[in-house]
Amino acid sequence: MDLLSGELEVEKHVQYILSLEEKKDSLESVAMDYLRMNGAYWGLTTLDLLGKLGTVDRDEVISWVMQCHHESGGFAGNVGHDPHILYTLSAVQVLALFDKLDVLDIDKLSDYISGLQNEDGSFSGDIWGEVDTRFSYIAICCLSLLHQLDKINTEKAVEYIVSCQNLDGGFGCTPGGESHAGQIFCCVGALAITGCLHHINKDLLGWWLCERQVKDGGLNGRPEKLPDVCYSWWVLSSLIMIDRVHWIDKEKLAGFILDCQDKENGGISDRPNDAVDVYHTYFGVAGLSHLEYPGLKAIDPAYALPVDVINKIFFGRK
Ligand code: GRG
Ligand code: ZN
Repeated sequence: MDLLSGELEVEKHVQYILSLEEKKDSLESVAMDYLRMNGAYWGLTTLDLLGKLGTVDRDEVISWVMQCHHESGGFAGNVGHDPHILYTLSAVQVLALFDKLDVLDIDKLSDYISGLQNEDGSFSGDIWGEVDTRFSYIAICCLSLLHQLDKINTEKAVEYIVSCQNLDGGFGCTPGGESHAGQIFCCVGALAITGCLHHINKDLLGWWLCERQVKDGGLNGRPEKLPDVCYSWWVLSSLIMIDRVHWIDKEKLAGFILDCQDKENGGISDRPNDAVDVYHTYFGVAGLSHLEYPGLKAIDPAYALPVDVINKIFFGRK
């Protein structure tokens, strides 16, 4: 590891995440109110990777998650809001972290998700119909965690994802959409979960992905853009899934992430000296976990949950 960048400030980051809950009536939190479920997933998964999930009140979180449940079977971003597939995955992931998937009405939830699949195999995010490969990933990830993949037409879902593949080896949000590391993560993740990675030209995509590393060690999301800590997750996870992670300089990337820490008040930002947020704190810590930074739990690159949580779900053991 790059010693010049210092160490991961574990305690400071734990305090930063816990303090977000106390600040929930602040202006910035109110602005984020509608996507609180995503924030809960980012914060709680980070705490788990740091080995500190025990610091939160499990029953209180589970009860709040269930208050966000909607009669349609999906989950909202907060109590009283509309359901969306984005928040539904976060809710399932939070329950998985606490080994509490048994509180779910699995049939209702899988009917909600399968009801969002379109004729061409794509998925809409909610009843309003926006289509995006993000939603294909979410549907597949969510149903797989619940052992319900047979509720959708996976063949057509895969066919749609493959139709979003570009000549540069990457993927976009719809057919013909520009390759972007975030969408690539979603498409590679969905293909990994469904056992369909053979549709990918791994050398071509691996080349595009490793070219995302810039001089200071950070990764960007597409050519000519600035590096950003969140791509340590989107790009690195994709490289791991296609077995090409050795094509980037891991030490330099770890140094970049560590340089984005607020060493005084905790939290990680998108790039050095910017303001921290829970999203980049998650992606920084998850990225360091992929880089095998000492003391962090391993995270699954496709399901975006700690490996011990995934082992429990699929093999019944921790
Ligand atoms: C469970 C980890 C997990 C994810 C759920 C929501 C989702 C599935 C995936 C989102 C994938 C995605 C599209 C990520 C990219 C987000 C991002 C940083 C977008 C910024 O794009 P631009 O164009 O920024 O604003 P650049 O970096 O290109 O300048
Ligand atoms: Zn970012």
